Amino acid sequence: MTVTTYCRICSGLCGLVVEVDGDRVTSVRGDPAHPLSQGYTCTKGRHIGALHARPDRFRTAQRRTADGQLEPIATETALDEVAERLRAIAAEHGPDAIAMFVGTQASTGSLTYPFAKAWWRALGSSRQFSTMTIDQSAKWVTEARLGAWRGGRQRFADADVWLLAGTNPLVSLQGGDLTGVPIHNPARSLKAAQERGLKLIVVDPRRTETAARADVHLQIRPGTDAALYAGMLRLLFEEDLHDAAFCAEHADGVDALRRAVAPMTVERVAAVTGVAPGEIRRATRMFGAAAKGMAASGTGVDMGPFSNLAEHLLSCLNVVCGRFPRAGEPHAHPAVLRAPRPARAEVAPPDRSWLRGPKGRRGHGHLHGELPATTLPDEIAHDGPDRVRALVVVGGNPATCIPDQERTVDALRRLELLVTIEPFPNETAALADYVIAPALALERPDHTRSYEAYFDRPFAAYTDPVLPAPPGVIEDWAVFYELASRMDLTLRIGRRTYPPGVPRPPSEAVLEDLASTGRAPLDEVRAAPHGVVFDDLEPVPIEPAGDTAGRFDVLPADVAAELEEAWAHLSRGPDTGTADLTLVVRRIKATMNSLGVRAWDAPSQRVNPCSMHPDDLARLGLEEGQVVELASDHGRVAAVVAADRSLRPGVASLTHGFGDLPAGEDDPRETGTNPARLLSATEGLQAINAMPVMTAVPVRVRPMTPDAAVSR
Ligand SMILES: Nc1nc2c(c(=O)[nH]1)N[C@H]1C(S)=C(S)[C@@H](COP(=O)(O)OP(=O)(O)OC[C@H]3O[C@@H](n4cnc5c(=O)[nH]c(N)nc54)[C@H](O)[C@@H]3O)O[C@H]1N2
Ligand SMILES: Nc1nc2c(c(=O)[nH]1)N[C@H]1C(S)=C(S)[C@@H](COP(=O)(O)OP(=O)(O)OC[C@H]3O[C@@H](n4cnc5c(=O)[nH]c(N)nc54)[C@H](O)[C@@H]3O)O[C@H]1N2
Ligand code: SF4
Ligand SMILES: [Mo]
Repeated sequence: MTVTTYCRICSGLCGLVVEVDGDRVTSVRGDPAHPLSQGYTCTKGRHIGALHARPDRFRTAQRRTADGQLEPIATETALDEVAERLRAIAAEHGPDAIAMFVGTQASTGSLTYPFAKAWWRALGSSRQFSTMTIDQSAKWVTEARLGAWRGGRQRFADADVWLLAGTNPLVSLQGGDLTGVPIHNPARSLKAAQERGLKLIVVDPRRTETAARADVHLQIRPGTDAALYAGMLRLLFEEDLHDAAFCAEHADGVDALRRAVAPMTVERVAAVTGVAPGEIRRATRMFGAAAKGMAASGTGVDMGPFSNLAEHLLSCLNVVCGRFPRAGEPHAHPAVLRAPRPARAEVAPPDRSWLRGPKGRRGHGHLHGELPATTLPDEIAHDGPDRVRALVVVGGNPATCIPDQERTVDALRRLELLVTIEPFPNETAALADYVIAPALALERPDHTRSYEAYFDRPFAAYTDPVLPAPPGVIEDWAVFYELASRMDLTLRIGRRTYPPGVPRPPSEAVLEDLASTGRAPLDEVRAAPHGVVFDDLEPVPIEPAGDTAGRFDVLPADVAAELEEAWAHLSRGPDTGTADLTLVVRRIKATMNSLGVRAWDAPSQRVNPCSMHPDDLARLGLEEGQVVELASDHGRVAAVVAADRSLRPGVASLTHGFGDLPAGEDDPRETGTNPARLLSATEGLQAINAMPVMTAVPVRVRPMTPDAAVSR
């Protein structure tokens, strides 16, 4: 049987044509009739059948027995027992004794996050964690200190210039409000935009797939982004390329910012960043002279040593150039199955939300209702009465992905109750008391409502389940529904309430509820196998400013102090100490964080090599394929080395999500390498969001004999 559906492994949601034989997918190809992806897929999507059929997949719930093994049990029984234990913990110690960790694959279904969050709110705990705080929470910090434009971002479709810093959307498909880049068939979209005149500037120490297409590629020394954007701001002011009228109307602190960046001349910034002065001028003038466009970043900026400052200064490029849509212009989000967002041409003032409300153990406040992921171990690993005793994980693998793996794993082992909703025996499941086995994407109905920020046209798609679900699995949203029901909690999502004791509605009905405030009829979407572009839907215009307009604060006191500190540090020049290389983050097409490793049986994709420039291999006397020890100030790991000319000399890169639990000896040729062991979760953290340094990490490299395993 041939069916059309769409992939849900990453935010691309590429259209797929799937051949199904019984409960198996026999082939997957891109759907050429899909209006956005137009036949594009990546290797992950083409292996989605293999993912569903993985022999080691949990096909029913699991419970840890007294001898430490997981045994299969009925999902209903697991839900009863988990609900009972959570209820008892909350009754005795209060709801704060229960924490939740939401990972990336919680976004693969439209219903998961709304129900997880609703359960969370009903429970009343203040301890929610997600991967955002080991990812790009610098954006939350920036919004809270600088302010945000209520009219959203500018649209790629009309733009003359786009600056992408530390992001590689051609591989990561990072789009939406994060980069604004249309990510469907991204190479094609980018080419079309450049053909109509868009100029692309990329800031990245690697000549990435995206950088290779840039009009200007600033191959920056890792960790020096803050200096670059400060220097660009200085030049924009000096050459009057900023939008003085917009600044006067909407921003405070502009003169102070101009004074603060005065020392950051192009020549000095060039010396710090390793980018030629002419290139900095060219990029700045290209950005400043354009009428429309945006500077946007990814993990490369937001994981670095001065990440909150770098993100703030990058965002200031947009503010001082007035790069926001004005009243009457169309909103960047098409709004099809969701209600149009209220959008005004005005500033939402900085709210410094982390200063209010309860604090975590290390003194951090909440950002978007969450505490920093690096502080989760602190909340668990102490003897006080207010400690976290139970943790519920959905769509995540905290035992692998949170920096300082040993510290995280030690804390997870101390929990009274660890429950993970997880299809595969990953590192977190290996520590869990209960694993609830979820239905995977092709076994669920779904629609595209939660992904509309990623569409550059008013698009919607609906899919029925393509495969029968194994009898023991349950959809993610339904886990939260069932837990709530058993714990006597009422779930509230928008205007809907789901009281306890009411039989669970079918997913199709809940999807319909969720789309009921949208602008397009769901029936029409359901009837269109490749999805529909609603070109007749009027664009949502940005409204004029109202009474509650605020002002951007481009240089609050804490940012000014960070700038001074960062410049004092960076302007001393590269300080690599005894390090041989600077290690940076990267993503590869074959995996989605820790998902995909071991999923498809290609040996080359089972390991994540540490790549470096061939000149560095020669300088360090290394050969491709050799096993080395990488040592940071925090930890050491073994890795296989590979040559990669796209890297700036002096820089090594290593993707994450590989490796195993720390167990004494690992062989990087078998399990790959977990860079989380090189990262500290307590030293060098950013203020406010406790974001660790995950890129631009100095490492020493020592060859090991080819057969040696890591000694720890
Ligand atoms: N195939 C695939 N796609 C994914 C994922 C995946 O694992 N695999 N993960 C998803 C997730 S969770 C996320 S958060 C997004 C992330 O999406 P992106 O942020 O686009 O991730 P990357 O592709 O790793 O791009 C980061 C870039 O930053 C550069 N970089 C490193 N250090 C520095 C620095 O100091 N300064 C600058 N300017 N650049 C630096 C790296 O060389 C790299 O090219 O991707 C998502 N998409
Ligand atoms: N060193 C280093 N560390 C990093 C990063 C880095 O660049 N370098 N990146 C960081 C970033 S940006 C992120 S977002 C985090 C990622 O951290 P996590 O989100 O914790 O890690 P993932 O591997 O994405 O975990 C997703 C889990 O969901 C499971 N899963 C798959 N499908 C489903 C489903 O349908 N339902 C459910 N319930 N589960 C499913 C997968 O098997 C997998 O175990 O890692 C961070 N850690
Ligand atoms: S880019 Fe790959 S993983 Fe992402 S949606 Fe498309 S096929 Fe799936
Ligand atoms: Mo992420």
